[in-house]
Amino acid sequence: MNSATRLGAYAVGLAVVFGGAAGVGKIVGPVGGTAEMASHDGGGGHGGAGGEHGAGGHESAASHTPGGLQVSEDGFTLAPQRTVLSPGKKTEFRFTINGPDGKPVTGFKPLHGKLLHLIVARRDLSGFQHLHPTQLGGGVWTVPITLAKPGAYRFFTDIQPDGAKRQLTLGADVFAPGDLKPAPLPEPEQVAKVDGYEVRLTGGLTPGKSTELTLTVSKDGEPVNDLEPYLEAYGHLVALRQGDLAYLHVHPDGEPGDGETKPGPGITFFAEAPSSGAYRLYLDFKHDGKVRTAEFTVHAGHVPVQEQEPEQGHGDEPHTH
Ligand SMILES: [Cu+2]
Repeated sequence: MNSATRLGAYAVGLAVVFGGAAGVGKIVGPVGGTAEMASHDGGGGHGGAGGEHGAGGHESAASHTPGGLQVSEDGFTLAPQRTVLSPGKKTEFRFTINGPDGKPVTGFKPLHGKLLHLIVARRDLSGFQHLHPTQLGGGVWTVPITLAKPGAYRFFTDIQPDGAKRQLTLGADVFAPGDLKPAPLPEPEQVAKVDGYEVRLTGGLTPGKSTELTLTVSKDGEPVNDLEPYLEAYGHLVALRQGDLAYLHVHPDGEPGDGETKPGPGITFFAEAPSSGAYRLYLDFKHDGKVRTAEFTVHAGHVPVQEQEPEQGHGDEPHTH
């Protein structure tokens, strides 16, 4: 295994990048005051992240519960009409967001141009999808979805229902029965390739701090300077923590039409890692009329090395690329 050396090299790279970015630090954390709920998460703890700060009462960002870990928050509940979907088969997935009175909420405040964002990932951080369900009336949402492979999936809704004081990310488990083959989390890389595009990541994540991340898009070696607006930004970034799929709060730096933000090649975000650990980043960007997703693994702070199951895939052979 050469992963230790690779990680070492990566850490040096990050440190260099960080030297440049130090001091930029716009603080974004909009939320406070949920510290009393922090004791609810982190119970199991073999996720490898380690060092989650509990309800210490500090003002630091790490002291409130990250989004996506709860199916119900501030009185609002994500209620799927079914939680078992056949793998590989397109299915209409329906759900409601129920309010404190138990009834489906019908009014939502738009976030990034949509009333509701549905983010889907399998528990091993593979199978990412970002969808926009439609309303059927009576507070029922629907979206056609295919869960490609068997496994346990986390469904997240990004919403601000009428009556809620803030934006909420509610998360529920949905299952695709069958023979599960967990995918190991790819090692950190600073370049992701998708559909002929190359996306380079600069910056990183620091536990408990808001940090800057810039993703630079190129195609055939040329910078892409004409990204198209997608969800009122030139890119949409989702970040999930390995081990519990905590959903990070990410803000784009600037938006199309503000007179400053350019349509690429770089897209800048501020993200806050609630703890040390491994995270998977998913960047949606739009070019030539199509939305694509570039994925990265990023480590925040110290990340314990995990052993791979020997019989899994080509586990015996070291990775050479
Ligand atoms: Cu969305």
